[in-house]
Amino acid sequence: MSWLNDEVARRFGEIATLLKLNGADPFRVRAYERAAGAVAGLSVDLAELSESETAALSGIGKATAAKIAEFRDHGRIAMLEELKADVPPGFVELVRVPGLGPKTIRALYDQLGIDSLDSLRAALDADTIKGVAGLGPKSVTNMREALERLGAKDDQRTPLDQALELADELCLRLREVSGVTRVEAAGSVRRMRETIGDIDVLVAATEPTVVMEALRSSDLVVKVIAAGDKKTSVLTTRGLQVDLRVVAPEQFGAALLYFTGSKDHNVRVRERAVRRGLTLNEYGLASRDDDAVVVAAATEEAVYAALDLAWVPPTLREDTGEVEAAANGTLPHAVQLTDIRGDLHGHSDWSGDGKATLVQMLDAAAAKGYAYYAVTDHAENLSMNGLSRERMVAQREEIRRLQERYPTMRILHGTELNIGVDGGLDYDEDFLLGYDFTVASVHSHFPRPQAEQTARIITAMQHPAVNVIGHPTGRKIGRRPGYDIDLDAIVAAAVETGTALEVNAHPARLDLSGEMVRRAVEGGATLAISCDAHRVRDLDLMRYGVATAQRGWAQPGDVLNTRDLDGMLAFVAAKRARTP
Ligand code: DGT
Ligand code: CA
Ligand code: CA
Ligand code: ZN
Repeated sequence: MSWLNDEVARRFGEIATLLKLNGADPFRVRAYERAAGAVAGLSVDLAELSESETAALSGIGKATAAKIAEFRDHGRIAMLEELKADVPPGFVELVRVPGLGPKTIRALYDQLGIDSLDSLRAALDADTIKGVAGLGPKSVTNMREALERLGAKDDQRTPLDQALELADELCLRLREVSGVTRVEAAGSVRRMRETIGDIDVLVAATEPTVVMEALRSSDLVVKVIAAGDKKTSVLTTRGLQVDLRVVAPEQFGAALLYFTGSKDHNVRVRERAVRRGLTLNEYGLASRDDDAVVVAAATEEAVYAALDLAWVPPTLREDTGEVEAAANGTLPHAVQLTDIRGDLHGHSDWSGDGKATLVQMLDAAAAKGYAYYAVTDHAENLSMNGLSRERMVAQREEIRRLQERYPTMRILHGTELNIGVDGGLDYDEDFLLGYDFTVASVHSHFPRPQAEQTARIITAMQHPAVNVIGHPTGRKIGRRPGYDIDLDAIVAAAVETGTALEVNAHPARLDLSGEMVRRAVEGGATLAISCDAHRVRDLDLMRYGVATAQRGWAQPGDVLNTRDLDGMLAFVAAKRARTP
């Protein structure tokens, strides 16, 4: 990222912070926070954009664009200087601590003279903070955690779903251009990595210039970064860079293989080519002595086949043994979206955080052709959003009534239980066994020693009514690390107790991650790929969960919700039969 972008993003963050400390209109605060985020996510140098181009970026408006111009031309933003003059200088960094609001900052300053991160750290070390401004031991622990996490800043990558939506839209439009025979997103988007650096689009066409021009003139594009005859790079309204490459149709396969990557996968495949006296590049697999003698280039399958390799699904192309497996015929038959028969974790507006009614959620699930769907609203111990026993009983009745509207889809009445600090659960034994299906998740006490965190989850797994451990690490990509668990111990307990481990499909979670899925599958655990939907459109997130499972080499047999209704219910029944 450019120097100017860095400086502007930081200053916008400071403005937001200081406005907050002054009790300014939240709307104004939010505008600067958004602008800071937008600038931080840019892959182009602000110095190269005009003021109107800047204002066209999403997340940036006229006022913020004017401040960017002011900073570029004068090296300062007058508004920021005025705001700063009113508070101790260290306040700005204090507001960056997650969970530390302006009110607490004021109190810490007034009562302990804390005016910077350093003095906050010192006070935490000396343990003088407890009791100030109503801060209990828990808040103090959280504050320590947050300070640790501040150390690890996220990089400038875009979440997969945002990048993929844009890539899909671009591909759709480019397919309409005359002379275009094929369009695919390549790079990390095709491999479905968790986060995306830039979008790579590959087009097969006879007239490259027409395709390049179509992209450059698109309303999704704010700036052309580079325009050559083979490659055009643009910046889109959403701040993401797109690299477009146009190739001849007969070379499309070799180019797709090359630009899909990963780089390490390519290196591994190329080694194999070289050992056979061949060269492999984006134009094709050819004889080393005479590159006019092309062995394969039109399709990926042909290139792999000419090297005696099975076609490798893009989600597996990370050089973690897939080339060897493709040579030995031991690649997994990766689970596909079409294998999914139901969704086992979803919310409704019965709990406060759900945004759609039961009927809306069920209609949408049924429209996907699902054979079953578990309604798993939050259980009573979750403050704010948990459902009391009475409400749960009422919901169960409602679901029994609704069942006849969905003749092909079995509705399971479930809940998302809260795993207590010692592994205890909500409600009581009998009530829990009244559910058709349950997910149990950690929603509190994130900072615990590994042994305790692991033990508490294993204790929950031992309960006969617990069928899935939801988002097993609790991580939020780029925002917070997962809690500290001994994954291999949890996998072993999952196998032993007949409990599934969730692959939460939400792009902010993808939890378990691909690497963890791989260890879970190797350990013999059963997975449940679930959307954890809180609104209707969340049901479309399944593709991200499936991709994550693929990245962990999961096959349909490893995934509970690829089973038919009876097979899935048998998993539930087996656990109940096993535990007394
Ligand atoms: P990203 O954009 O950081 O999320 O990750 P990628 O994998 O999309 O990386 P990118 O956009 O730099 O390049 C796209 C693909 O092009 C990459 O996965 C493999 C291929 N590629 C790029 N540069 C090289 C290279 O120097 N050598 C090889 N073998 N392949 C390359
Ligand atoms: Ca890329
Ligand atoms: Ca690229
Ligand atoms: Zn949930």
